[in-house]
Amino acid sequence: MKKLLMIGGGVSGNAVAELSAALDIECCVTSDVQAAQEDLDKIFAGVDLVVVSPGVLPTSKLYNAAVERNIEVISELELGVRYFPGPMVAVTGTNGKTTTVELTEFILNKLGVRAVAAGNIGLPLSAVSAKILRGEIAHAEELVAVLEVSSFQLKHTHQLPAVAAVLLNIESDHINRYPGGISEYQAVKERIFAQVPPENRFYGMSMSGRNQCGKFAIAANQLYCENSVLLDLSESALSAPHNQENLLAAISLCSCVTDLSVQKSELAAAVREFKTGDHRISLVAEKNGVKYIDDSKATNPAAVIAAVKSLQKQMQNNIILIAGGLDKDMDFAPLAALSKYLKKVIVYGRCGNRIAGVFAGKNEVFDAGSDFALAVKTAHASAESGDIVLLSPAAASMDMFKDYKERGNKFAELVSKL
Ligand code: UMA
Repeated sequence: MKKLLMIGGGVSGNAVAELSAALDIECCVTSDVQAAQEDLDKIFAGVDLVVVSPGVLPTSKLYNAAVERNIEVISELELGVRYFPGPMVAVTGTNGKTTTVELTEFILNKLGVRAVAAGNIGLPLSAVSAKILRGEIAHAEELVAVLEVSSFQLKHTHQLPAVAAVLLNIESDHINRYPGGISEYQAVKERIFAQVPPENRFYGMSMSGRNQCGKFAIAANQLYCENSVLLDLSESALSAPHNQENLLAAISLCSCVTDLSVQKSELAAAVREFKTGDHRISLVAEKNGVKYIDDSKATNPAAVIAAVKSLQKQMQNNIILIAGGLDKDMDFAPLAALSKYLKKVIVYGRCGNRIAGVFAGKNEVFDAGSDFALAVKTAHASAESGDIVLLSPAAASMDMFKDYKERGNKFAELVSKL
């Protein structure tokens, strides 16, 4: 390879520049905004590999110019994979990826197997590979990469020889990126298995119905090993059904790297100790008997359904739902199934009116427009002791916030001022 062109100057672009420097390869980082049409021949002169950031659209001028010129195009992830010497396990799916990746990394490290979480989680694998090339990671061939892989990354990934992989679930999300709809989205996700040995390809509980992996099984809120209870999951942060799915997935991946059954008490201790990340059904305050819960990570309808079901234990309609944000052409109709649990629905942001349409005639609905503070204030005014105010948006945040973290932090700040 002589010269590499990197499309996109975000987190992925910086990591590719870092890896190129470690490899001593010429790298030009640019974006569709920076590159003028008339400069294309100059930009592509001498380029023999193009790397795309996950967010690069199929309509991207630079991407299409690379295809026209017959230059090899790969993802940032694939570049990282090419220079990563250790074993890899990979996780994809619409929901639960980050928790599964964090849990897998946590369990492996607790069991004495060095592991690093990378990929869509925020640390590009190319940045890890760059560190290895610079000699900053000892015995890198023993380091396990636990990869969170998005559909955007998979689209341009042709080589991902992971030891094991899991596809957790497929729900309506990112449909604006796939002209072929959800079946095209699923086909892209299935690419994760292309180079994985068939016996190490796993589907999530909700897709496969399986609740067992080797000697381990999950049933009735208990984790079993060889038919004896290893852990009551209500003692852990993973008791909600969607988190049990994530736990079985993590156990499946870990089992392909190390023999968990010889360290089962250490496994139970790790699961008990594990904490899920912020903005995932996280209690931010309790005021006058009202619980305020931040689930800003819920960026599609399926995630909202999982949240409401995990909170709704007594079949009461005591949840005030705040939802809305940036649309990804998702199907919001499944949210209607939550109607009986909701006391009120407060919508805001660009797709607020589409979500409002699902609940119209079934629940009291208030549209706060683009005023997020008004949404929180209205929820507060409608709540009484015993109620739950739940921010679980069902949509992306970027119409009004930098990301889901900023949205969740803003919610917590507004709640603290109530
Ligand atoms: N750009 C173009 N042409 C385009 C689109 C973008 O040139 O058509 C350029 C922009 O001008 C900018 C750059 O691309 O310079 C931005 O690239 P990016 O959007 O891929 O962002 P990164 O900062 O590289 O972050 C990406 C992931 N972002 C997306 O997939 C949108 C991050 O996931 C990921 O953590 C990071 O790589 C490291 O792997 C974020 C995400 O929202 C968290 N992911 C989606 C999700 O989880 O639902 C898939």
